[in-house]
Amino acid sequence: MSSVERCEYSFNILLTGDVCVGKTSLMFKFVDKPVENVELGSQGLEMKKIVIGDTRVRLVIYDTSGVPKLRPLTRGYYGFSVGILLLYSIEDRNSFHGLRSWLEDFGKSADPGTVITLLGCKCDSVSERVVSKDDGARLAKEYGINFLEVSAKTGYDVEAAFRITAISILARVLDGTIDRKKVKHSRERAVF
Ligand SMILES: Nc1nc2c(ncn2[C@@H]2O[C@H](COP(=O)(O)OP(=O)(O)O)[C@@H](O)[C@H]2O)c(=O)[nH]1
Ligand SMILES: [Mg+2]
Repeated sequence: MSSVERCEYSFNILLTGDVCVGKTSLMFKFVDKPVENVELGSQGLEMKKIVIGDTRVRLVIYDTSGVPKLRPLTRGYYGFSVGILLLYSIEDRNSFHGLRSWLEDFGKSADPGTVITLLGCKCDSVSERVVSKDDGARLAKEYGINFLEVSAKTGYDVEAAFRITAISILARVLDGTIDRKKVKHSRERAVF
């Protein structure tokens, strides 16, 4: 896609989950930045354009730290996000057990139309696995949300995680569940 081609939509996507589950690494991998030197506790923003069918979409990805003290601040981002990626590490049972509390937070503060995708991260770490894929899938089914296992290290399903979320968002925009005003691209031409 040429850098001046117009995007029809802009989707704000929030990365959430406990510290150290792999949020920044996932975002860096998706935008082709080196994942080796990610800073723990960092927050940041990246953008990437994707094409769904013949629809051009700009993804604006907000990375959060996951630090408990800063969680009230993260809640402020729920309202303007149309997609939330909720991450846990398959190596860290506590990060899995903490998911219900994140999901309850979304229930209270996010718009009901917001697309939520659950991601079991670090799935390359076969010998360190303590959370089964079935456990992740069961929780996602209970809440009616998307689910994938991903690896920022190998790149496994990183692209798919963002695409599936974006496809679900677009479907909700088209059927009116998500207000078009929330995803309208504000400029005539994208400049990045
Ligand atoms: N094996 C493996 N390690 C990962 C993966 N993603 C992140 N890590 C490591 O997990 C740690 C935390 O990653 P980071 O992206 O900073 O997590 P964040 O705090 O959630 O943003 C770092 O040491 C990363 O190198 C992955 O896919 N596989
Ligand atoms: Mg981080």
